[in-house]
Amino acid sequence: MLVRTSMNTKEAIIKNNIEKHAAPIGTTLDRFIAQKQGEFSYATGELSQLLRDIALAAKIINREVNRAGLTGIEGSIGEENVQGENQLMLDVVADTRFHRALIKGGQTCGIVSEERENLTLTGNSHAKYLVAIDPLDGSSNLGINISIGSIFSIYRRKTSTNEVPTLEDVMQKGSEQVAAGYVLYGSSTMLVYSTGYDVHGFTLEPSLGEFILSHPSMKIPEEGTIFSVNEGGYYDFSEGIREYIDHCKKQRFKARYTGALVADFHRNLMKGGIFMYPATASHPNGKLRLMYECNALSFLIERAGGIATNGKRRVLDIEPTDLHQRIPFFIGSPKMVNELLSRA
Ligand code: AHM
Ligand code: MG
Repeated sequence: MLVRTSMNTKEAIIKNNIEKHAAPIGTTLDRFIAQKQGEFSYATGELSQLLRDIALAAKIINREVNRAGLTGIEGSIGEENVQGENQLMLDVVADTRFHRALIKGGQTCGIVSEERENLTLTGNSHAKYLVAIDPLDGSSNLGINISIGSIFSIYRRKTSTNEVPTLEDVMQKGSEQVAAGYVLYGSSTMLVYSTGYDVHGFTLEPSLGEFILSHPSMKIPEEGTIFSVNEGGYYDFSEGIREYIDHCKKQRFKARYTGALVADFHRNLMKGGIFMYPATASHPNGKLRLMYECNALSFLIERAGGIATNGKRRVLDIEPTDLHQRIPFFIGSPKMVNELLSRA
């Protein structure tokens, strides 16, 4: 009797082990993109390839971010970028990785980047798409091992293919984006994107090097209890914004701010909350950039059930006037953003 029990236990362990190790890994990003291709009105496979190129760049940047403390790449290059901001070596590396992946992938005719002054022509004049990127957002968190991210917006060109793309091709309103997303290099690495329908999140399985669908059809809670703002600027904010921050405190809401937009946005998307970067004395038009920070996240939040505004109008309706234009930015759970707007 005793012997039979121990054999049964052994068999059960073996069965359990086999089941565990042969369990389905889930849906990979590549397979998911292929399955969803039909949802896109110009489904020819080019946008799918472009999304795969972005995922490839993200994986390479993830590798560099993960080992940055060992490779000495966290530091500054001692120069400022076009924004007058201190550029880190990894900002440049991430920018290069994105450009290389997009140029070699062949589906992008032009790229706008936080790290470059002008529109970069890729030489792929036959391609239909342009991409606006913040290759490494919140990079000042790098040396202290706190989350950072990448942000991307994809536009369909206005000019005909085989012509040289122009600024008009990329300076489109955010509502014209055909897809947008971000990569969060956090306690795990995630890629979150939408092609205009639902917002889907994928977690990188590091041993496989694959993004696996982990957060299908993400929705932001209608109401939240988190407010994210750099309160150091409180006395520069308008009266309405200050009033709203006071309201959050009176409600005993949680104050959470990492200094990396992607991380703050992702947390609020998951839990419900509001992110604010108002105009300040040092940044009278706000700090965050319309073309490669605000538009992508606004595109996602609307599809997830939230609101994004500059305090006066919907972010996605703003006509860009400059590649590096800044706006005040308020984004998050609809009830919280509406409450802010009632005071702003
Ligand atoms: P960056 O693109 O140069 O990293 O700047 C953008 C970052 C955002 O990620 C973040 O929300 C904001 O700047 C933080 O700014 P501050 O330090 O003024 O609060
Ligand atoms: Mg940024």
